[in-house]
Amino acid sequence: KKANIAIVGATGMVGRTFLKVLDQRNFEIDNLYLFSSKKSAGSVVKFRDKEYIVEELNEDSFSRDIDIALFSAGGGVSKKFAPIAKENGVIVVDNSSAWRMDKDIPLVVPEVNPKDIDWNNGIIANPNCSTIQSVVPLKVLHENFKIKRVIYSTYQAVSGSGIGGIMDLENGINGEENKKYPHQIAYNCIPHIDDFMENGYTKEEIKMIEETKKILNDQDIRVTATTVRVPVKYGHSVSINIEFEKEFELDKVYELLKSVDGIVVIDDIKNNTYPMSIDVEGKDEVYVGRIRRDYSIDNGINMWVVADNIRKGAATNTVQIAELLLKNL
Ligand code: 11C
Repeated sequence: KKANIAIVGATGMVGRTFLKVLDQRNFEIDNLYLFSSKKSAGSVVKFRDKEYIVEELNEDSFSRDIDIALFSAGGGVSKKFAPIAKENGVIVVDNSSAWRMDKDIPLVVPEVNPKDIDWNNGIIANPNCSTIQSVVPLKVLHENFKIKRVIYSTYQAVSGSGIGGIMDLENGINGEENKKYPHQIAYNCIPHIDDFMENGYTKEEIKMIEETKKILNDQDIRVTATTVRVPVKYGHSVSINIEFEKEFELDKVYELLKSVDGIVVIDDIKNNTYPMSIDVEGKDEVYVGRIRRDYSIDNGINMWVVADNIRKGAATNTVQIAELLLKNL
């Protein structure tokens, strides 16, 4: 099957990665439409030997024959334009945070809850990057040992903030002032991602907490998080501490994680081998290592989970959702 695809935010970091991932995964496209803000409209983008001119997004953009639109142009654009696309019969897969916690909108990670796509009303939300890579290994463990509590501590790459984050890191190394972040990120860790809320948590922490429960479809799991920006360009790392209700064998944990399509277990401490952000750049899988029993509680483990935040954390997950939609077109 072939589809007519639109990309909103086509010149951004995730938008360009949509095109790369669509091509690499041999996604069958009939017509392709690329949209951006006024600023980037007119740019020429190459896709599979053809050149496309990026058009300015407007209220008539979706009056054409478009099956699926992949959005990654920020929450404001999604709030305004996803309903317009939907009214025109387009199915939107949205990478922003605009619709994620709306109870009428599915929030999907294909390895975890692909069936939730079935109850979409024209908009499907793609989760936050650090959430996506965390729930992929949590799902199989929850099914087998029932998760009581999760503690996330993240080490997030500057590309999560877009090009401005990368500039702050590169310029900071050269001794220049930070523009994007409230502090220097070069040679530093900043325990602050997205805005602070009244309760002292950041929005990024709340996203991880709430999205985890929605995707795993279990409001009883207790989740807490501390999210930290680190001087890494690509690849978020998450230390996950999990408490299970049931007893478990560590061997079984390895076996289950290895059995999941989309997870690569790298855990050979004798040879100093474990997942690291520099090794996952450009990869689509979620990498898990440092798997070990938490001896401070009855039934718990610690693990280290790494993924490319622009690929599995954003573009790849969105394209995987579009692939499932394509099957039902
Ligand atoms: C970061 N997680 O690393 C953010 C980027 O809600 O889609 C993605 C923000 C979002 O800064």
